[in-house]
Amino acid sequence: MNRIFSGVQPTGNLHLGNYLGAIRNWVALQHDYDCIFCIVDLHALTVAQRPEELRANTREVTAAYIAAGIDPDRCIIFNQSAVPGHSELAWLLGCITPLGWLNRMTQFKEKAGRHRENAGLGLYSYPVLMAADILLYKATHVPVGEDQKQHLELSRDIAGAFNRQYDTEFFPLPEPQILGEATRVMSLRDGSAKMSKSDPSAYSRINMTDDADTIALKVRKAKTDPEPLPSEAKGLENRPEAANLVNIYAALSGMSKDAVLNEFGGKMFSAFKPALSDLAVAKLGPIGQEMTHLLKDRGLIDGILRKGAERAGEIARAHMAQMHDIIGILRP
Ligand code: AQP
Repeated sequence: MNRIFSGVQPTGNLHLGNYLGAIRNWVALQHDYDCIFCIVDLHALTVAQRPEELRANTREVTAAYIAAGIDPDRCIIFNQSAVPGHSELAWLLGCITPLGWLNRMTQFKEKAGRHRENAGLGLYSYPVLMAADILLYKATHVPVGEDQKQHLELSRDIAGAFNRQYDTEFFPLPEPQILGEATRVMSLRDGSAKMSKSDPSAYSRINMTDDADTIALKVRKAKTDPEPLPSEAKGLENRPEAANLVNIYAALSGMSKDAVLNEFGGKMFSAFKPALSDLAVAKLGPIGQEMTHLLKDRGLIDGILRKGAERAGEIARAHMAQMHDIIGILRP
């Protein structure tokens, strides 16, 4: 069976973008693929984390997966650091990754900003760790949002470099799966910036655990323009904030953008926003409530992660042993 690997960083503030661009799509995939869903805590450490928050956020992402409908008996759910093979393979792959490939990564440039010299090595080599995550399990498909596409292409290049260097076909070249309407949910405050956990403005995102009043407030405060909504998707060009809200409505309702505009075209945002917030509350509310409920039972969450780590570790150890043989690492 084809294998899926994907993950979310436990960096807090899980939001609508993480849900629509990633987690929601995984739920459907679990019936057709052998699925491994990771909480990528080593990746989170590329930015300073408070220990208590990291632990809490790791449990929160786990609860989000389950509350969204991922079945922990069917899929492997675990936190990355619990399987040492991720770090080991990241080193091995780092040894065959040219700096030139990493220098092209736009996410590093965006995140390091003007303080490039002070950025950590981990932030720079983040895509190599991501390649290790995927290749450790020989995953064939990786569902990601548009923003991660470049990293996934690098994973394919690294897999190819390994196969060529050792004259083997050990690694399959993982395929990206960009799924759903909302592959890039934008900030509610700026239609040209991605909705992100690290945006300092809480009003830029709808969190998965926001209650109905908070969702309604954030939608009400969302930036818009003074024009009525157009009657077809073409009319959203050069209107990034309007396009984003219509996109979110389409993704949450399962309608096409044209169908949404067929219903709301010609109406002002004062009419569209309440419909959008009702829809967001209806879709996210039950998931947020289930997350809160699950998070009260720490033993349950930790037990799921422990069992997941055992299952993932078994696959990882077998693949690492095969790689040691291929590379020539002696295990006397
Ligand atoms: N705005 C988004 N729209 C669609 N998909 C998104 N994803 C993230 N933001 C959006 C998808 O969520 C998955 C997990 O992302 P992540 O948390 O591991 O890393 P990220 O992409 O860096 O997420 P953030 O929210 O932007 O976090 P910060 O602010 O910490 O960098 C991925 O599949 C991603 O595509």
